[in-house]
Amino acid sequence: MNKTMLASALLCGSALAMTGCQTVENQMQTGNPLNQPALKSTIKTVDGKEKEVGQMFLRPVDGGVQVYGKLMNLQPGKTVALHIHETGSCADMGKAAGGHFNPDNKPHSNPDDMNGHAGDLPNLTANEDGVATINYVNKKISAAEAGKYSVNRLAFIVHANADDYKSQPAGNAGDRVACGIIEKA
Ligand SMILES: [Cu+2]
Ligand SMILES: [Zn+2]
Repeated sequence: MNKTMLASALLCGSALAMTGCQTVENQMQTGNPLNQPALKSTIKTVDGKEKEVGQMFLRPVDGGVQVYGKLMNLQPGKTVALHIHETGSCADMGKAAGGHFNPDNKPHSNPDDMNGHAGDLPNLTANEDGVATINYVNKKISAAEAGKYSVNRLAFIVHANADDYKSQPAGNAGDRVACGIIEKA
């Protein structure tokens, strides 16, 4: 039994929720058993206070990049947009991050639409504690250090409102409220 199988057996046999077990099994199937994110981002408010409000991680998996993490300090029940923007700067209240990451010059769309922006992601909805999580496989980006589809050194932007997945160029998601530079984990 190699280390990976042992880790899986331990987790699956523990009192952890079933999802924890399945996650480890999925990781084994994807050939990236160590659960090491390649990239990460600390999300901070852009109101000048730079208060940390979340963490995001990116990990290569079969057919794409798993984007996972959480946002905190949201209004309970609130749904907000999260995107990867094309420039790795959070200056000027997040405006310096530019538009959505769009290496193939596509329109803004639903994140599952292969004909949409590579930086489009699903909306997040806060629970009663104001915490929202994401766990999504983006098939249009790379977690490599560089390259046309790499999101290394780009930026996450959290908006004040939900993305409608159709308005151009950015889903009518409202003001930029938080931002994080994506960097090597
Ligand atoms: Cu955005
Ligand atoms: Zn977009």
